[in-house]
Amino acid sequence: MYHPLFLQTSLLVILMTTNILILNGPNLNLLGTREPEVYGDNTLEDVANMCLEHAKHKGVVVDFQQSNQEGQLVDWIQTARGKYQGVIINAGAYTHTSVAIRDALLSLEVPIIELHISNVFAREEFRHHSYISDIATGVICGCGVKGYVLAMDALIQQ
Ligand code: CA2
Repeated sequence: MYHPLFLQTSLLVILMTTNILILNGPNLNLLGTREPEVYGDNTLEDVANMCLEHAKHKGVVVDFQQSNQEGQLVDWIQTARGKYQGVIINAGAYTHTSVAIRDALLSLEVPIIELHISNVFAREEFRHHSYISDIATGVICGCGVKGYVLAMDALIQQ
């Protein structure tokens, strides 16, 4: 039998935990295999480990996901309601095309950081438009995969 104070403290710790969802869109699973001059040479697994390591250091919990399917990303965003205190999204090419991802993000009431590894503004014109930027709390781009850690810190500080 647990002491009531132990149960109360455990519940408080659970309630106070900061949970961050990190979503990655199409083709980001190819990170580190091609175009190192644009995206660097870290794999997505390296990036996930870097985020998990940083989360441990900062005392937060991170869920790191990637999908090539727009609907899967929408499902993850929908189920994030009430579970996470912040969302980091690198929607990949869906950034520039997806009203569905924008609409799903609009249903969240927590800070959202839009993230890009490359500087999309120094690239093709079609990458300059984002369906996410104007509804995001912040945007990080062009900082390489370090941007994931910067985005985590931005959320943790809020
Ligand atoms: O810079 C970013 O993080 C992007 O979100 C990456 C997307 C691109 O469509 C966006 O405009 C900017 C593409 C991800 C593809 O990643 C690859 C990585 C290595 C090799 C091939 C693709």
